[in-house]
Amino acid sequence: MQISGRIIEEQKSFFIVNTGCGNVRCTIRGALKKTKTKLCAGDLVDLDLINKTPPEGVITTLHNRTSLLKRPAVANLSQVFIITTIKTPPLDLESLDRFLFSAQVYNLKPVIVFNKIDLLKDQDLNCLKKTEDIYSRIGYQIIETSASTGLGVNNILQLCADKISAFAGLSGVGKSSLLSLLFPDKTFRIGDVSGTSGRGTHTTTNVSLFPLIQGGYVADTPGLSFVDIPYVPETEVIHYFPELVCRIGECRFNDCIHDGEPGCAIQSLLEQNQIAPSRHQNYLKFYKQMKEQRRQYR
Ligand SMILES: Nc1nc2c(ncn2[C@@H]2O[C@H](COP(=O)(O)OP(=O)(O)OP(=O)(O)O)[C@@H](O)[C@H]2O)c(=O)[nH]1
Ligand SMILES: [Mg+2]
Ligand SMILES: [Zn+2]
Repeated sequence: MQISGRIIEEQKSFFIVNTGCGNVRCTIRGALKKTKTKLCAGDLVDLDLINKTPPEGVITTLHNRTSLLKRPAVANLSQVFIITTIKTPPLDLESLDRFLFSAQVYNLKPVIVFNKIDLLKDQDLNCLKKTEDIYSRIGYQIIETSASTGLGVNNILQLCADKISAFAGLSGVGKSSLLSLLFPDKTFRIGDVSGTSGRGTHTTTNVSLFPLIQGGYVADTPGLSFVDIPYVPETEVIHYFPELVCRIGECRFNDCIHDGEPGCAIQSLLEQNQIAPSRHQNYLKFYKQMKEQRRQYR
């Protein structure tokens, strides 16, 4: 019997495929193996069901992918929740902008999540409001959550329906804590530093996808690291800063890089507080980083 399903896990020599008839342990048909395309979690496949109990099958066809993230390997991911905090750990706007940049380069829809709202008082709440203003004005979607009180968890669940989503964020922001609220019957290591640099630990582990009852999947990665922001030519960096890219063409010089040149439209918006200084600084930082990378390696 031919059925289709979603690869949710890669094991040593098998793939676990989530189908309308439950999870099926599959091998790959020889002809498909020869195509050199490595299957991974998130792939939509057709399979021949060769045994009912236990369910076993052979994957025959791979459907076209809408996206492919390589490290860790996940296909068809479309949304990433960027988990961040105002306190413990303290707000880190550069990291937030790095995550936003990476998500957009990979064509994933970013959702900014401010977690640990329960810890915030007076001044911190002002900081939260200011930060939310910066990012909501640009057009990013924002959710406030607390893994301690459950605030906002339903909002995350709603946004997850019928998509493959993943959580990203620095260590300690509460990714595992939030995942454990979405999937109460699974166990996650909480408060357990999964790698200080965010490197190394992620590269060897395979991603699993957890199916949601209302449809859709959430990828269990130890936190999409995005440690290195993906390379783009420096002139394209601005395309991933929506509030800056819409000003292209308004500067005096066509090749303005918006680093203090005379007649720079972005400079004047900065002076009128229309653009957040941190965003402009991070734009310049990424611009310079990409330029350096191009000179060194390309
Ligand atoms: N007060 C409060 N504490 C939280 C909240 N979310 C997580 N924590 C705590 O923050 C610490 C880190 O949480 P984790 O869920 O392990 O963080 P993580 O993002 O998975 O961290 P890594 O796995 O190292 O990347 C734990 O001690 C949690 O109990 C929250 O909303 N409020
Ligand atoms: Mg964790
Ligand atoms: Zn300019």
